[in-house]
Amino acid sequence: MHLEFGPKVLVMGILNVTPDSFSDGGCFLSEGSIATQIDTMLQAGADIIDVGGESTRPFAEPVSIAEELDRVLPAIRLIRQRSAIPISIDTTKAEVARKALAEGAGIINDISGLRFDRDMVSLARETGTPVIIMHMQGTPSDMQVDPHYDDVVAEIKSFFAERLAWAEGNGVPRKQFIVDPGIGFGKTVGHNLTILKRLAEFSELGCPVLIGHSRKSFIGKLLGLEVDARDAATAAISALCAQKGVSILRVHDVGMTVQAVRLAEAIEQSE
Ligand code: 7PJ
Repeated sequence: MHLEFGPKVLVMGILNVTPDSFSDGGCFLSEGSIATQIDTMLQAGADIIDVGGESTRPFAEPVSIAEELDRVLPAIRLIRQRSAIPISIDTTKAEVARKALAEGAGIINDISGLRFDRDMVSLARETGTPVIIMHMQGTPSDMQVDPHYDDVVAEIKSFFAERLAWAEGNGVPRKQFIVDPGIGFGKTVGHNLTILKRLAEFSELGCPVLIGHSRKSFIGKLLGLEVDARDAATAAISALCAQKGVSILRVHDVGMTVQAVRLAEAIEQSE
């Protein structure tokens, strides 16, 4: 899988095939409803579809490899029956990623930044697959207990610098990585806002930047909105991200973010 990062922001549509995800968990569990969601995202202009079978919401229950595979592989096959769109596999488990790649996924999205499963770095090396490494303070079970940073942006950047050097030492070059500051993963509302304000600083790492802000709770806390009413606010943040040089936006409502980023790009390219 080779991803082109040009002047256009890539929009990654979220396909959660979990019974307990915070916003759309349980909505897409029958084959028909998964297929409908895929078609909606394709028609709306998605560039990538991100398939995830393990909820990473705060305090979520862990899922076995077998259960996760039972969730994600049929979804990947349904995408492949319809389209050659790049597919990312949202997992921290190398075994799940390996089987997903065999079914046609072409990007690994590891919210642990290659920390939870030591086999992930070997898989990345053997396959040359692009890898999204996300920052998280703590683990999904404790990350929102009492997040603390002296300088949230500096600390996330030094986390990436360490991860990229470690990966290089394990035979995976920097150019294979996409970095993601991990909105909502061990962050307060204030931390999330600081990350979004100072997004341009992450580009200094020399890797494409991904942001996953869609429907997250900081939007709900700031605006007093329930999870199913956060798509307009999500699209507004998408436009800001596009202006600040983000390469990939991971969102639930693909259509609204496509509109937002195409406008941001048109403004940027005007005289
Ligand atoms: C993210 C993710 C994110 C990346 C989730 C949700 C929670 N992967 N997986 N970045 N969030 N790379 O769907 O909002 O922010 S799961």
